[in-house]
Amino acid sequence: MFSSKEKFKHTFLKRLEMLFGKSFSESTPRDHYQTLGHMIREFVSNDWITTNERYLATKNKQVYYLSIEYLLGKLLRQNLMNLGVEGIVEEGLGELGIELTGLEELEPDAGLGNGGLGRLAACFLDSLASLNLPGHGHGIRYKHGLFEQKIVDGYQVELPEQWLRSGNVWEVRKADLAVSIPFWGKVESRNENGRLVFRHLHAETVTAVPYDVPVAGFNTNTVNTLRLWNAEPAQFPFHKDVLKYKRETEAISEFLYPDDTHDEGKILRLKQQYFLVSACIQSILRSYRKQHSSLEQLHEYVCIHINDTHPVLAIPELMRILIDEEGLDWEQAWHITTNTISYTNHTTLSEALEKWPVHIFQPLLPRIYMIVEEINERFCRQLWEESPGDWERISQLAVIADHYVKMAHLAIVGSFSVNGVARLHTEILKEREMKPFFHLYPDKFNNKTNGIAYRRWLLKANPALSALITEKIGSSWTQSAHELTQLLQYQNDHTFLRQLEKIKIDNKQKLADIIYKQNGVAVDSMAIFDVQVKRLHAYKRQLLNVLHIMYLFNRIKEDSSYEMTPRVFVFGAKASPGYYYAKKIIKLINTVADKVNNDPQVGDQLKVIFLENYLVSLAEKIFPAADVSEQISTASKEASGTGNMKFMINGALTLGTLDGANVEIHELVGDDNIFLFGLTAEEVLHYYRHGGYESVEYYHLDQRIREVVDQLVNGFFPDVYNEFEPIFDSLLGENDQYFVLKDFAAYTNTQEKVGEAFRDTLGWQQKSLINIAHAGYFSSDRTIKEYAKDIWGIRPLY
Ligand code: B1N
Repeated sequence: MFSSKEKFKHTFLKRLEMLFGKSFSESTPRDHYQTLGHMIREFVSNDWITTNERYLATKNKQVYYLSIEYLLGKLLRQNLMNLGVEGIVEEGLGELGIELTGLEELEPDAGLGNGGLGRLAACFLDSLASLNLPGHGHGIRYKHGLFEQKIVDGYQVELPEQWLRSGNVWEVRKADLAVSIPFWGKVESRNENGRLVFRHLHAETVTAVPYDVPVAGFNTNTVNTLRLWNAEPAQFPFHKDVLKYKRETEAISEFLYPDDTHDEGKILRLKQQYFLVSACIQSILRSYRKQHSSLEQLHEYVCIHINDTHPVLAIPELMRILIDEEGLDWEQAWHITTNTISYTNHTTLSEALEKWPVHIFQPLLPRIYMIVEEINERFCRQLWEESPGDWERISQLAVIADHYVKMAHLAIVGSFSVNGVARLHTEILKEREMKPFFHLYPDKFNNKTNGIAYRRWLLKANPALSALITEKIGSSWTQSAHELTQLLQYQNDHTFLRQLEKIKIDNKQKLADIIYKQNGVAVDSMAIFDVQVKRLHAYKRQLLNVLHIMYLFNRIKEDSSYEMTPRVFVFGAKASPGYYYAKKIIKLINTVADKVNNDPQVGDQLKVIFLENYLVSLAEKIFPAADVSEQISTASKEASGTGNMKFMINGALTLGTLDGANVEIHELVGDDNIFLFGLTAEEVLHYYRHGGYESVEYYHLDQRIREVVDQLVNGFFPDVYNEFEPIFDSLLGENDQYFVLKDFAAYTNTQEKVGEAFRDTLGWQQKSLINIAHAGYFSSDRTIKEYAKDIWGIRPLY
């Protein structure tokens, strides 16, 4: 049906009639979107079935990626592109008077994630399929994804997200593959022929129904599966209060928890975690049993990867099945489990390290808790045998301590691989945060620097730049990102650099149009577009960016001879609804924006834009339009960052600290093509350990700092007199935990250099080109190849 334009049009019209029972002239754009979606799904179904049959037949090792989040964004254009039918569809629709871009607008973002961690999972799925690797995702089919953000009077307001309102064309419900998940109840143990046997009684069971989404690789026949689980009441709930039971059951897959590295510890979250893990392990074992008579070799054919600790209950759940259902003994089960599970750590922030109070955990998951206790006891015994009497070490490393289950400890003890997400992050894990574990298990620890699905973030998001690249170096870069280094041969080609510049300005104009439409502010596409888009968190230091803007404003107002390179500061950020401080920062950005944008003296020199509801589809419009990529976290705090890579591949220059993957960006592009400033991770960690930083000193010593910090509370923003006191206090009263004032001068100086460098337009484009050329390293294809080879032991299957 996609082999020619004519065939496509014919099938499209027929299918439209069949699906909606109306003629083309009566049909709506939504009907067109649905029709096209159905056609694509039908088109992939052949390859989908073949891929699954191949996996079944070959008995090769497979990986299952377990993640509580998948930030997929829109799938229509991505699917058309990967299947190689984008051109035919776009032209065919065009002849029917339908614009493909119009249909894309109708597709809601699948926003089943908070930020980098969820987007990484989505990028990994794309790479697995594109590399013909047998790898599938398992997640939760949240009815409401990440909340929709509205800005009202400068404040963030959250609305429930509604991506399923008109159904989801990409999914297939597989009711026949539903499984039961038990919660609550009691565990009974009996002695049967000299062996303890456990039974979970009086449990409240929930049905998990899978919805499968095909994941088609780029330019290949491999179609993998993302299986999203929906929570539903069991068919015959023998229950007193059926309505209450129904409500509580459905609540499990109702909402995505809106926290990102800022944990909440609610019982529903633990329920979600076990729900996902239990459903997915049951489903993995069901298909495994089709090929194998026992589970004893499971680890040779299956790898289960847990994306952070959220799915860590996979460890005790697998133990439970091996022991209680398969009848294996503890040692055998432990051998299989610890050779099947691998784990990625995504953060060292203490507030994000999950721990669950025993009084919540034990009653909800009684059998799982028993197994965790046993894991803990055996582990503590091992520690004792290694250094008898060292109670401090035991209580530091234990899986259960002070009435909490520590999920990261469980993950490390129960897996065969522990990886960080950028080189610096892995070093910090090994040498500081997880040091005692690293000494216990040196071979488990390894690094896998994050990557991005560059076909989405460059090929799809920036078609003009992609076309120019292909014109110069051919199209093989779309399969192997490393080829982008060929662009280096044009770094002194002025015509090429001018072409790059023109594309950037066009992209900036498109973003300027969006800004005008959404915020009513006109911005000049010749100004520097300086962008910070990411979740709002104190450690990411959006505050440093705003304070610098306030300083620029003051400077313009105080010194009429001051001339700066015109700059548009763009922000996009959601704050976790319960994160009071982060919400204050949003209000501050919007308050500063109001003041700056309406000041006639400032004019076009300075504009500040807060784009509401930052999400994947908006991100795709922002990255191609950025000149400067703000990556200014307090060094040591950002595990990797992946936005930094998306900016880089679209030619933005990084302005950043030596944190996360910025360190590796710096190594690739060299000193001249990045703007670095501020404390290093080593210095920050030294201050945390030994003290020696007094933020008040910086306040007193630097007049620029004093002025902007005072302005937070001295009536400079007249309508919001007390609003920013908590920010003022965080900087002075609480000694500025994130070193905003300490790094202020360095940031300001570096920003000045950015302004100067931008005036040399060719010089700037050359730097931009060097960034694009080296960004191939950050393809998630590279990352996934490393996982496949070093951790999972899987290979491509055609
Ligand atoms: O994971 C990304 C990294 O690039 C970022 O640096 C890192 O901050 C991010 C609890 C998290 N770490 N931890 C989370 C998300 C949700 C949640 O409920 C923690 N996200 C990250 C990809 O490696």
